[in-house]
Amino acid sequence: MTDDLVRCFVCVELGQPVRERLSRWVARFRPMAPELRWVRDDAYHITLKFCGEIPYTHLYKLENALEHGLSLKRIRAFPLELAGVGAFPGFRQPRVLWAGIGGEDYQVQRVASVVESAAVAAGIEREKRPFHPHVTLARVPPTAELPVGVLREMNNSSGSWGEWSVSSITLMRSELLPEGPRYTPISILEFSNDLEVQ
Ligand code: 3AM
Repeated sequence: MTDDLVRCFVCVELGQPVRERLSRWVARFRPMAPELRWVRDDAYHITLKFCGEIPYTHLYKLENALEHGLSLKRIRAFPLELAGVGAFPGFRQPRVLWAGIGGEDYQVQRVASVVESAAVAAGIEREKRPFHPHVTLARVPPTAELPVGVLREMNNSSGSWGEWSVSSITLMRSELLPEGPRYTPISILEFSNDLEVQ
């Protein structure tokens, strides 16, 4: 029975001022390319791991494994900058338009690897593709004509939307509704802020 299953993913949520700046910048382009499926700004996030549909009864395993992994690897709050745009698989034939990470991304890579191990420990299939941290801004439907001018302008006018302190990760439920996906936090896993013993 599908109601025993929950579709979920683990993500980093954006700091509110960064989310608002990104949202204001994206709002310039939305009316210029209504054929794209633009993500609502309250749904912006950086996916660390898509878990797919898992039995509800497995959620506690995942939560425990995440908590254990974050503590074992001593994950602490770290600054993250959102900057620049990109496209998957590339701007030539884009399927997904995204905002990226400014500067070094090793801290978020480290958290993603903790999450991947925790998910595998909880029985979730390992991701085979390399992790590329991003915030999905829009999806390009296969039938849409490519808004080349808009893409160029987005590329040319993107900069930094600022930095925030990542101090937790969120286990998010995703429901696929006709009007688009609805994301609801299941749990927020705070990083420990214990001081390191020198
Ligand atoms: O964070 P973004 O928007 O890039 O595309 C889905 C979204 O990614 C992705 O998981 C995030 C939350 O739904 N996703 C959905 N189905 C997926 C799948 N089968 C998937 N990622 C990998 N495999």
